[in-house]
Amino acid sequence: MKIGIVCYPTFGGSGVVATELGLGLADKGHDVHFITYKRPVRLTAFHTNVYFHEVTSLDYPLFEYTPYETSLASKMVDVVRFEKLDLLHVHYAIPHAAVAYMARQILRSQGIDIPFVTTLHGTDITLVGIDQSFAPVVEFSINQSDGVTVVSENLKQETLRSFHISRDIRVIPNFIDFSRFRKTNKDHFKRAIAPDGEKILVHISNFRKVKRVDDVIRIFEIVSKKVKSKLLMVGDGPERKYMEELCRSLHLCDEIRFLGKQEAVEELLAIADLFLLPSESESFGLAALEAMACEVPVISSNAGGIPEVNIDGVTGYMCEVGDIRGMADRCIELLQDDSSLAAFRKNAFIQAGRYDIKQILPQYEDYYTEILNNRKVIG
Ligand code: GMT
Repeated sequence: MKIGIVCYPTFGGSGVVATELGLGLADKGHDVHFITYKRPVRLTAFHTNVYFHEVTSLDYPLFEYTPYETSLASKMVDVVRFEKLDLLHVHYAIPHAAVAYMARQILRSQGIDIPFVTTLHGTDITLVGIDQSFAPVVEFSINQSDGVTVVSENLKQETLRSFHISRDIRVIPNFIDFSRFRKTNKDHFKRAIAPDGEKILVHISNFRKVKRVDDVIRIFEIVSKKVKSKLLMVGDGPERKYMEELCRSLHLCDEIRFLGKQEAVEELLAIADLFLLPSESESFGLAALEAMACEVPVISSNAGGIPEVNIDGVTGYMCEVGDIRGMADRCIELLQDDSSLAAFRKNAFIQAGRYDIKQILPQYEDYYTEILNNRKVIG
């Protein structure tokens, strides 16, 4: 198949999933064309059947806001025509689903019929999508998609609850590539971070409010009073500067390190004892899955789709959103009991196995085939 993938090229979860999916499909022999404004962060090496088409926007003094959607639609039309794509797969509804709809209509007017699949990732529904400034367009473009997938059962229910959806939605969960995410020996690195054998807690996110990063710091404040430990804060975003200020005011700067955006997160997870994810809302929690694949138990909130990934009392613990004390107590409990920690590590790895890319990727391939076949019947 010749597949066009549209996504955000940044460190956000949807861009990571889109890129890993594209690379996985290319490994299976499909031609994959990424169409976006910047090379996706995880698209680093050269692959023979992977292509990158950069969307450039025309700068003109009249435009207070550059009309990126118009440039993206034009690029999609151009790539579909020239590369003879079979299908477009857009990740994150805003604005990609609406732009795909426009591209499809333009192509139809030129006698080319190409279906598009929209994958909803989370905040495009739960946080941003439901805002009145986006909602009518989001609802329309979901209903107009030839196929719609969501990354968790919870997100499916949220979508059905928030919008009038007149079509099927398929749940295809996020996945993990075990050839990259697995526990490796990084003892030298662990000694550098925790020279006195401290336990290591890790949080990885885009430091947006929805992640409740301040809860991470407050949980650690309680934990560090009971267990000699260090906290690694990985990622960057609007909340980071406030979090650094919070650490200073709590006199925790020697115990907490802000590492910024990191490419090789698996190397950091290799030295971690626990992963913290106290999010307000989380459609899936890919970062937690990556941790679990590296045998790191997860202490999280029970928001959104997290319970589909983290099993309470088995692969980690879950508490209500905002229950800082509860999450801190669960951390202390596990960190003080080596045999439980070892069992949870093993369980986390086994649970991550349910999301092996080798099992999830064929679900996308089958779905594409289904969409293309339906189209032939209708046509
Ligand atoms: O806010 C983020 O975490 C980024 C966001 C995105 O769309 O880029 O992530 C969402 O998609 C990820 C991949 O499907 C999911 O694992 C995250 O749970 C989801 N984030 C939220 O729902 C807040």
